Amino acid sequence: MKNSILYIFSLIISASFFSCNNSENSKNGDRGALASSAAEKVYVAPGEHDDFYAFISGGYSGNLTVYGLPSGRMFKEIPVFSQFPTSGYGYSEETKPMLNTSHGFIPWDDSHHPDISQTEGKLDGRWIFINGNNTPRIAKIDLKTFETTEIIEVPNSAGNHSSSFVTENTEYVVAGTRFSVPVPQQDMPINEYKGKFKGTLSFISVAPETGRMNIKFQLIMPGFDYDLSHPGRGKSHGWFFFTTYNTEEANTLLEVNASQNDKDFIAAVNWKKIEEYVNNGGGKMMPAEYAHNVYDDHTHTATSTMKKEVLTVDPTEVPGAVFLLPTPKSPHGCDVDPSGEYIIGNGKLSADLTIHSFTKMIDAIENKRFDGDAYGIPILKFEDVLAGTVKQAGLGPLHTEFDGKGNAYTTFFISSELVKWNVETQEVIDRQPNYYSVGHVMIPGGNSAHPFGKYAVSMNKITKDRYLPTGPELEHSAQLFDISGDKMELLLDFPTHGEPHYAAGIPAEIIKENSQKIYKLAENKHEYATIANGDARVERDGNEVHVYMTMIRSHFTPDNIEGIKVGDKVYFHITNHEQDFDVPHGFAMIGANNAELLIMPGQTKTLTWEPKKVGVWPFYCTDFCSALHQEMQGYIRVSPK
Ligand code: CUK
Ligand code: CUA
Repeated sequence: MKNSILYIFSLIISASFFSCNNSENSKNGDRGALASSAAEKVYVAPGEHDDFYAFISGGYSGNLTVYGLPSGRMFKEIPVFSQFPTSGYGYSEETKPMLNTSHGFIPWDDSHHPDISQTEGKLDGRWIFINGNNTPRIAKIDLKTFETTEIIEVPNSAGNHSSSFVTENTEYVVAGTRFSVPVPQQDMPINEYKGKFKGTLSFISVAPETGRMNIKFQLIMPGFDYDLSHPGRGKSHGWFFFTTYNTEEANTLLEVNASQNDKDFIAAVNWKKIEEYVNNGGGKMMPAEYAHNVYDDHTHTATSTMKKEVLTVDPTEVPGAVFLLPTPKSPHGCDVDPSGEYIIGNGKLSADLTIHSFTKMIDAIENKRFDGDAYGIPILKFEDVLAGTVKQAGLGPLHTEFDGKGNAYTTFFISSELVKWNVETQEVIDRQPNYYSVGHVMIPGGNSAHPFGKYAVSMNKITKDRYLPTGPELEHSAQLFDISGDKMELLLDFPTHGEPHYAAGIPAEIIKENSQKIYKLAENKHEYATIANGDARVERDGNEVHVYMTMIRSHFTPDNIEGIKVGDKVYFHITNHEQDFDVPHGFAMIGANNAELLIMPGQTKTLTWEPKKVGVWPFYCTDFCSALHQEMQGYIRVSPK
């Protein structure tokens, strides 16, 4: 145990040595010439478009940001798990239900891993999924509208980290717990963790047409921490792989406890086998409360349903479904190469990378060469499944992506570098410093059978001197590399928002073709929509007042409202009658708690207002929509009770 502490210290010390070295190097050489060739490669002329979309996780912002590559320009922040003032997401009556959970309304989360839907191992650009880490949830964003359209809570999970990765036909989006917890939750001493706390791996089916999510089954696993996961593909399609740490099942993870075992595991799950088992009536229903929230594009309204039970599967009852592959040094990233043969465990306390072979794994399973089953699950022998090791590749490997040309790119947090190596020969080809302390790397399609190996984006944890100082907090820093040649070439630094963990990239044309420009007013099925202008009106029902309002350049109808009293609850149901691309209107009401709305053409949104003061109060449009934007305004008269 002492040794492991010393080991970590030595890693940290070498880390600072490495980074000093790196910054020195960058100051030498012909920077001017380098800069101008790099500038040309990232330059997107005014009016031109980028080649790729990059969807970058917002980390503790709870959202997802959209960038263009190679320019590094930010196009949009898509609100997912957090309220978002710019669009009113989570504030308007229509979108509040999206943030509903079994713990109540949760307006802020931590989002980690976006993954784009696939068909036959290719990115299809229909949806992007992302996990809410803190209050476990999986969200689906529709890439036609860039709106979050579904969020499903994951019960029996805590720290929903080994999520949200999709199988090669988007049969499932998978969510694994980071923390093991009592399942079902109950009051018990924390130090009785061992053997009693459980981890859950949830397979959430995605309906082929609608994309509707449903927890098909939940695998109840030993009490490890499940860190990351990746699907098998090609020959390993039908399997899913999860890295684990804390296989000691310790209830306190001070370093001495967590790193006792020299090896933890990659758990290999044959989900096809379990799917068959549950389709034949296997598994047990367990009471579990979790929210399922769906946003409808036609009603422009979200509804939240509370589910009551979940189907659980005990892996010991499905022989041949789950195996444990010993993997050194607390593996973090769990990455499968495009062919589906190699499963890479990035042992974060190690200098080496471990590569397992799917073929060898199957061979060992078929010949029943096991090393016991300490947790009731067969454990394979390390040497039996090992394809090879990338030796002394760097310090503190975290994540690996692939370029589709036989190369892998692994990030090293401690030595702060991106290392390119050949998947077959396991030889290091190139290494480039990262400024500073890289977490994930993303190659568009790099987590599919068909990567687009032109650019790699590393997402760095520490920014320091890379940008002008902005007080104690700096945005995180991403770095764009050209990976089309043998050597990686650093092209660009750009700031990212929140703390990006993973990202997903896709060629722009796949998304552009399907992008929806407007919501059709004629198809607006909102309960409180005002489709005909003449229907704009004010209706009272006790002390509730419903204002059916329309907006079009550049006025509101009605724009003078009287008869409101202190103590009333006023609902402004506002329909945007524009039918032109990119002409939203805003609505701001003085003194309203959720003070503003932003409404897209053809859409209806609702703001509530409970006036507390007598007077005549203005409202106005917040989005500069025409030369008469400043005239887009109105008054409400509030009389005493
Ligand atoms: S984690 Cu953040 S750097 Cu959530 Cu994928 Cu490894
Ligand atoms: Cu509508 Cu400004």
